[in-house]
Formats: sequence, structure tokens, C-alpha cells
Amino acid sequence: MKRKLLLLSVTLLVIMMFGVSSFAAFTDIEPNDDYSQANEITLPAYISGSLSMYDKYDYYKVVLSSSATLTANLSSSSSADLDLYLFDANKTLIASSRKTGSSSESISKTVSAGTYYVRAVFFTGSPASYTLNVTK
Ligand SMILES: [Ca+2]
Ligand SMILES: [Ca+2]
Repeated sequence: MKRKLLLLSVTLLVIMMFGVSSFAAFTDIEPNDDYSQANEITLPAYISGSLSMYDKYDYYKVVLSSSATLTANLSSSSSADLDLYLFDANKTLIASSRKTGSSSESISKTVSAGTYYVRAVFFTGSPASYTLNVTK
């Protein structure tokens, strides 16, 4: 009986460790309201964050060592209208997703090596928690 319990604990521990290592979870760190404050993420990144009328911008910085198709998906847990933008190292807008209402936003863009910024924006509505997945 004790042995079974031990086996169960070890199995659970392994599952937990595997779960953590295979899922690069990240929670947004404030302040991250401008390019210079962007949270640097490594891909694939599974981000949890929050936005409101008092915290309208969350910036994330991605550094690519080679060309890739950068994909970002943003979904809100509330009725808030959030939008998604992608900028290059020169802060030039290269892609955006600006649907109305609480629709999920999605960007997919093939880019060369370099630095990129993903910006999640609070457009309107009540304070929102969101998930932002950035992959390549
Ligand atoms: Ca912010
Ligand atoms: Ca939107």
C-alpha cells in the first residue's frame, strides 16, 4: 500500500515536472507599457496577462536568430475588446489584428532574423485577463 502511494507520488511529480518544462508559461511583468519596457520572451511563449483602461499596453520582445513565421494569438477572458500589433526593431507596424468585440486576435507573419515587438492593447470594455501565445 505504501509502495503504491510512493509510486503514485513519483508519477505525479514526473508529470508535474514534464508539464512545467514543456509549457513555457509566462505572466506579464509590469511595467511593460512601451518598447523600452517590453518583457523579453522566448518562443514558444504562453503568456497570461491583464489589461484595463488603466493599463492599456503590454509589450513583449522577441529576438529571432533566423527567419521564421511568427504567430501570435490573443484571447480575452472577458468581454473586453483587445487588439494585437506586431512591430519590427524600428517600431514600424508590420501586422495587426483589430477585430471588434471580444473576438480573439491572430497574427501570422513571415519575418527575417531580428528583434520584434508584440503589443497587446486594451481597446474598450471591462478589465480583462488574457492569454497570448507566441510561436514560430
Ligand atoms: Ca502593461
Ligand atoms: Ca479587438
